Amino acid sequence: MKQKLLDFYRRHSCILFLAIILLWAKTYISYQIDFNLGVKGLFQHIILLINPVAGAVFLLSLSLFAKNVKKGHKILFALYLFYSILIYANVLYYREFTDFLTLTTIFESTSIFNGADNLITSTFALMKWYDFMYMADVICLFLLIRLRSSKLVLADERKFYTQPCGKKAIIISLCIFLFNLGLAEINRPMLLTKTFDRNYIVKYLGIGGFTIYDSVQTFQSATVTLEKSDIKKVSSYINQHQTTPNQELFGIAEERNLIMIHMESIQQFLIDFHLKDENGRSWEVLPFLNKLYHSKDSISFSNIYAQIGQGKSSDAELMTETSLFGLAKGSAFIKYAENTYYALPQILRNKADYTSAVFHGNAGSFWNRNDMYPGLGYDYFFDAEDFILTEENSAEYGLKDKLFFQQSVQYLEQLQQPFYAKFITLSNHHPFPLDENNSFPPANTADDSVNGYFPSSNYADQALEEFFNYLKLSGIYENSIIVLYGDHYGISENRNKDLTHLLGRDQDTWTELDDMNMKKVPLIIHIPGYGGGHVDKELGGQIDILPTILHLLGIDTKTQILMGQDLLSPERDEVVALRNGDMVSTFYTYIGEHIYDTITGFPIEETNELLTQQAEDYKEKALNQLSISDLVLETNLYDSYTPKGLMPVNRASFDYSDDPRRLRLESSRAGASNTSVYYLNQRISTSVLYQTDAPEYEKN
Ligand code: GP9
Ligand code: MN
Repeated sequence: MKQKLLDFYRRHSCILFLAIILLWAKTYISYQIDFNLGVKGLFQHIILLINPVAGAVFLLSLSLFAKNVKKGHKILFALYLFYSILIYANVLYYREFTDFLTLTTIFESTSIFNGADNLITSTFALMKWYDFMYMADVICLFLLIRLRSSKLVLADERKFYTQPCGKKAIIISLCIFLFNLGLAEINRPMLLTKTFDRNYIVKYLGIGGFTIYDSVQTFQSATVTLEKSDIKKVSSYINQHQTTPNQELFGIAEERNLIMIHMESIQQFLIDFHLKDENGRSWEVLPFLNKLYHSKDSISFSNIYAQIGQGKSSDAELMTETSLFGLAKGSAFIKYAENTYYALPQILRNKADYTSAVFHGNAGSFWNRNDMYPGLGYDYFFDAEDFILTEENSAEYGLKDKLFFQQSVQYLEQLQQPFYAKFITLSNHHPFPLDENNSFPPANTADDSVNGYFPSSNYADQALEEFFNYLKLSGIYENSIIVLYGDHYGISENRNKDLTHLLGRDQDTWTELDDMNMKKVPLIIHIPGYGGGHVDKELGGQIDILPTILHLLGIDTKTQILMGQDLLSPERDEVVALRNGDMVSTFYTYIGEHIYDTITGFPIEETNELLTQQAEDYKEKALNQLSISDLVLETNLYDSYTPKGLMPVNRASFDYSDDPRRLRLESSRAGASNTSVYYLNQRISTSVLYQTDAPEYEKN
């Protein structure tokens, strides 16, 4: 029997077949254990099962064109290795970002990761014990090829390694692909033309199919010229979505300094959350932020979604500075850094004579910030070069928050008032390593990064409190409006299930709607002395932050191209578009192909045509909002349109190479009209007022 099987194998196949089957099996296993593709029903399961085949046959069959068998085997192995690395890289990326690697992310990775000294640690943190499986087959194949005498490598392999045979194999792979695409189109019409969500492409066409689709898209969408019809589309969108500001609140923070705090990885679920330790003791994760959230001087929001895409932090920044969405893939900070923008620093400069500065304790090149910020109109960018970074005072991505704020105030006090200062915190970043100086207990789950998230967020909270104490002591506080927002998740979607018991929930009843809820981030607008504070349940997203702040500062937004709407306006649309095309509205939530009743959380049956149609209409609105935003970026629309009352940014006037010196120079130039905190404090530095308990501070 064994001999018969072996003879059959030798007659009909070669190592190529074995490689195809191995790759097929590996891809399929990875779908089952590492990706959550939302496969529903037998038909989709069949598509999922066959979708790795076309890619594997196509890629590996290229080896048949080799001049001889020996070379063919080498090429086969190289292609197999390449595909295996591609799968594993996607597995690691998916574990953290719940998304697939695009060519753009790969190309942009130098800008993204430049500055992350410990990127290797972050990557290790994503690995799991069973990952050896992703390379075990590669080793087997290598050994089989080396031991050519093995019976698994075909004896009369010469029949295979010929051009006609190669061509045949390619044609077969294309036929399989067309068959696969046909099935996909039956199940999801217009898959390739109307899809924002990469999960879908992988679900229907496999990782190989997705990689080809993505490459074609990347090279297609290089430049788009602005057409008249584009201008019409955008202006009709703007006309329809204009909201009148809330008259009672418009201008209540006029002429105040604006301090914006980008809170790395702080999610809404942390607000008022207590972690129980092993002894049953309850630990409040964000005691300071909770007080601020519930303060009578804060307008706080409990239903704000992080609408970021692959550009993560940079997308959150783009939305708050310009009210435009990040891109469907990659980061606009990288792809469209040279575009013309009318962003918050420029609007405030033009409309109310503000000075602007952004502070971040990481390399300026991370997310291409040093190229993007001149376009946004920032006067100053204090990055890692302007701070003292040591091994002790730095975390994975740069200066720890307490030291960051402490070292920033020497620059803050020198800024001419009114100023707009943005602080981008960073120590609360995945993989949330434990800090021996922090006594806050880690959670006790199977995932180290989930465990570390709580002490790490608590540290961020302590740092914020220290900074606020300084603001109060220095007198900056009373004359400022302070806006704090969470930039995106800290616990990625794949890890939500590890959290369930901490949230008092059961893994079995956790749904994709719960995952959607976890995308909420806090937004706190703190206006000292305001007194009318409350927690606002308004449904919104980061895209809405800019018009909300501008109206509070008494600045009109009528002529600008803003995708968001003032969260305090009574006339809002209440549709939140997620970057992958999912949507949340007051009554309906659209996740992938599933529609839920937002209020009850129950699914809406496809058979209920009336409700389905209403949900579709909202979804259409969300998709339209995303595509208008894309159009503005792709056509560089602001290059041809200057909003009334604003002037184009003069990029050349910003040179961030020696900000501290430039700051001193500007200050001395101001003479008696100097409005800086330092100058008004009789030129005595307020830095000493910054109190920190950071043990690393002593060592400076
Ligand atoms: C790095 C920081 C983190 O400078 O902003 O970026 P993220 O990984 O959160 O996008
Ligand atoms: Mn971030």
